[in-house]
Amino acid sequence: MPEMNASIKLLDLEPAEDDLLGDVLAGLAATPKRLPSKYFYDAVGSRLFERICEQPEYYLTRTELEIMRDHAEDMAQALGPGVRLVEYGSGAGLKTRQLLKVLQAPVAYVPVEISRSALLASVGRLAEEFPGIEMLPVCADFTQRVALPEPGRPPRRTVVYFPGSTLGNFENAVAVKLLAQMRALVGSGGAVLVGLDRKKDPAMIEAAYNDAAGVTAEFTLNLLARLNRELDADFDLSRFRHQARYDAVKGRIETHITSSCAQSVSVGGQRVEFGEGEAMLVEYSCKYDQADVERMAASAGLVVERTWTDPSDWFSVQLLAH
Ligand code: AVJ
Repeated sequence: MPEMNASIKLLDLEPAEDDLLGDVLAGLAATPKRLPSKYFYDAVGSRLFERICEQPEYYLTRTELEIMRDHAEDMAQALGPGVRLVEYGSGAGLKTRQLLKVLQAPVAYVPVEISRSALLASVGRLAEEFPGIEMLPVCADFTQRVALPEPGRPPRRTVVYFPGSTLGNFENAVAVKLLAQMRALVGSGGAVLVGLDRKKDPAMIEAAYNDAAGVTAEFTLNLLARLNRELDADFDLSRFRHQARYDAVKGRIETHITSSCAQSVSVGGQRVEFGEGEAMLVEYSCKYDQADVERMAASAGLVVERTWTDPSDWFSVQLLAH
């Protein structure tokens, strides 16, 4: 019903446009070379990520969903009534629905998303499904300062929902900084509900990022395809390979794109040289045992109030209170 969407007011904080060329040239000039993982998610990459979630080896999404199915009511109870639920990312997903279905008299749902089109599309769908919940979308970059819109009824508590182990894509110091920003945003009495992947058998983690069907490899290499499309680069995708390894000491998957031979590539009018076997870092996916979660929360001034996991403890959803 489009007339419903027309009534949704958008708070536009006018996030700075991505500087793809600048970020890519800076990353390629660094030693070792690196590219930001946020650039995986163009239209092609977003579709490939959805296919990753269907691969048998990629346990993360289905396990988190299972936790939400089994424990959303308990989470809603722990959060209490009158919550203003802020979600980082567009969140039209099943996990968000599980939560919105069971929250007790929520005051508002506030998705914070950098892409205006993704934000309006997802909040429009949710508005139809949850006509009783005030929808207050905010167009903003959640890594920068975010201001929250005031709902019609005063919230009893503000809670940031950050599912998907997306926090794990940030290095520890940056993840702590993000959590501290969330703490400031929710204020005293507020909380953060965050999905975090667990440390476990390295072989199982590595398999999740090296699926047999090769979808993750395609997802990773799509980053180079995107640079060819948008920056007029000339990466030959057959001369680069996806490489994802679990560093058990650091507790994280490190994904690289590795050059199979010595070669020279043109990117945005600049020549970039690659040695044979040279690796570019493109993503971290950090994994956490409970002590890691407690340490990270404490560094951000938060305390772990509740933890929900699946029966095998492969994934966790953590309630961190201010
Ligand atoms: C959705 C960002 C958490 O790190 O597991 C999946 C992204 N990268 N396979 C993750 C991803 C390769 C995913 N996150």
